[in-house]
Amino acid sequence: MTQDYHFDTLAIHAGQEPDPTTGAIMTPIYQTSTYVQAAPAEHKGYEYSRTDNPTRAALENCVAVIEGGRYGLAFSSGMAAIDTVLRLFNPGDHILVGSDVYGGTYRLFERVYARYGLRFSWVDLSNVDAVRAAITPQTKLLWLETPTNPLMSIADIAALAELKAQQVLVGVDNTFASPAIQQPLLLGADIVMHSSTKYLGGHSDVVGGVLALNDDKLYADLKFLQNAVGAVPAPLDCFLVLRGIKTLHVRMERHSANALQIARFLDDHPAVQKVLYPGLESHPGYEIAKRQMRGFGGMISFILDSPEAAKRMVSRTKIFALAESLGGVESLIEHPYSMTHASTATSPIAVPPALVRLSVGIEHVDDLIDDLRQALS
Ligand code: P1T
Repeated sequence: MTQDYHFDTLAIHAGQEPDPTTGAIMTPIYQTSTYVQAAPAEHKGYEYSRTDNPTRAALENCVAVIEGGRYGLAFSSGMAAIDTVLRLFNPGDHILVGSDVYGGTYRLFERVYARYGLRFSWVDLSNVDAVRAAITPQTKLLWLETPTNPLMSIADIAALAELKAQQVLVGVDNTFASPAIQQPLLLGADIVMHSSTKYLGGHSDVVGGVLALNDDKLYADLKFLQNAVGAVPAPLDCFLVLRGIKTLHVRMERHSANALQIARFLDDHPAVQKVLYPGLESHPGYEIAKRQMRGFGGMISFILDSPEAAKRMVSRTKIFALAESLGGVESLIEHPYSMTHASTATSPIAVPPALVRLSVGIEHVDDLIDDLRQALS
């Protein structure tokens, strides 16, 4: 299916044809490890499921198209996808990273890859000149999230993508936005990554990761690493993500609409010191977000008066479940400092201890606001 169709049509059909054997409209779960060959090295495009699997191929093609790219690659988790990107580099290479990222990303970079000789600098992405100044001859990659997890900062993808002129690859973790509202490849990024555990899957029932990209050589290198390293997803997990993507655009509309109303409610609430949501005009990234996103997504963070107030609140909600992760149809609440970002607690990129993070689901917004009101009372 070509990119000429609208996103909503592509989300449902891209990469998927009726099953050639039966006509099944849903891509089958090809639960097989291997494929019978007519003669040695004479096969129908599939030889072993670490290398390729038809259910995974459908997901990979779908992800490529909905991100506006040419190639997709699927992995067994978001971290496995990021890990595979980092294996492109060699000891001594330097990587610039936005100074606000998922705690697991920080942990992978500083506690795993630093041991193998990669060097990381943490930069404030809102200052493009400062990012440019931080580039050295060894810098190979700029890695960023926008909106960031959990501080909801916005980076100007098109402005940062100009760093490609200095031979730096630009990789965007698009997990918080999803391609329904932001497509970094179309803004000039080289690699887009998702934890498909989140909005792509959309139902809190699968762990996965994906990459989307355009460049032939980069794809060949990453495809080699995907097979050589082997952190590939199971066929059932690919099926679940494919199914989730079919409703992504509809879900994101409701996530975004609910979140905007909730952000405004929190902004007016006397117990809330500060709301971090790019859809509020007071957010420093509002204008950039309006330009590069279609809607502002379902994630909100806010700061209460004290860490105790934050911990108390997250234990008092009734609809918002206290849990890590995000992007499912059900609303979640968490305390990043002690949960998702505990691995950054003593680092320079630690998050505020009085911060609360919401993953706003697609329940009725009045019920969600009532729940937050009673938890804050
Ligand atoms: O959990 P996994 O599928 O491996 O994805 C890791 C990951 C990568 N990037 C971002 C922006 C993420 O938010 C995550 C996972 N995040 C959580 C589990 C969380 O609650 O923030």
